[in-house]
Amino acid sequence: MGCNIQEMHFLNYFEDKVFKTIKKYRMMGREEVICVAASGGKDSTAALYLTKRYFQQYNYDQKNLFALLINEGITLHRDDSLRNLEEFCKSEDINLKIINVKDNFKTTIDESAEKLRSVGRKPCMVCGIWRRYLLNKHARALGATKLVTGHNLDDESQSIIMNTFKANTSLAANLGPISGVKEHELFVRRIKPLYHCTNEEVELYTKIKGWTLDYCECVYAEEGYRFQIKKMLNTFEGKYPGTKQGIIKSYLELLPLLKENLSERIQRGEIKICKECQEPANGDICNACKLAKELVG
Ligand code: Q46
Ligand code: ZN
Repeated sequence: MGCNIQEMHFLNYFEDKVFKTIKKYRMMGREEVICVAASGGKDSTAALYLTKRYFQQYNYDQKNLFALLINEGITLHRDDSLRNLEEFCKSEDINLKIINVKDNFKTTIDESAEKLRSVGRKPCMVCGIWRRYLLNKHARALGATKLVTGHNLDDESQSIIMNTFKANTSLAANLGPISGVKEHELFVRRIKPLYHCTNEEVELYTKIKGWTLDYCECVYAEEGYRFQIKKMLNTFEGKYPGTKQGIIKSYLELLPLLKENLSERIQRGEIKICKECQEPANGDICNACKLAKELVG
């Protein structure tokens, strides 16, 4: 990787910002086992790479770091990114574990897309629920104490607005640089080292690094609710620069109150165990199992 002095400055600025974020929110400690949710895309690859660099810088045991990919069964999107990720993990000497949606829910996103559309559901909604579910379940089974995700400032500002528009206040408490309120035996807390990095910054970082990555959007992305929010926020940001930063800033000011509320709900025992899969649920059956039943019976 040969880069000029400006690029060198940018790489240092970016890495410094990510390391400061990890430290500021005490995202990871020496004895922890860290799982990185990887997809072969730019954000999760940057998060994976910088988590490894952080381990090296502070002499953490590299054996306590691994990557986990959930293969949703989206042929056009996943095949190249999977190959890229395998290569990347090999060159960085990082253990990679792959979990297939099909093995867990007897179908894939590709296979169920038509059926979903016919009942007015979007592939992204199901994909998001299944992916979150499998990441938590398998990261925990593999002994992880934290789960790194590649969410950047743009993703987070979209999620905040999505939850606000849909009045999902209980979900809102789980956003932020570190999810949840404290250790919980069923949940692996998610951490976001790229929390303060914009989408453009992550893209520039990965391009300077020269990694082979899939920069294309998933074929279903444009159907999702997030896509509309993303377009709207990009338009706003173009007209009123600082909009996304403003969303993050006001959300972070509210976050302690949201966490307090979440912690009361946990104490009241509102988190139950799914009767089908024994994973955490809001009711008797978790959303992941409900969707699988609907789609494959
Ligand atoms: S993979 Fe899944 Fe995304 Fe594709 S179907 Fe939607 S949620 S867009 S990040
Ligand atoms: Zn379940």
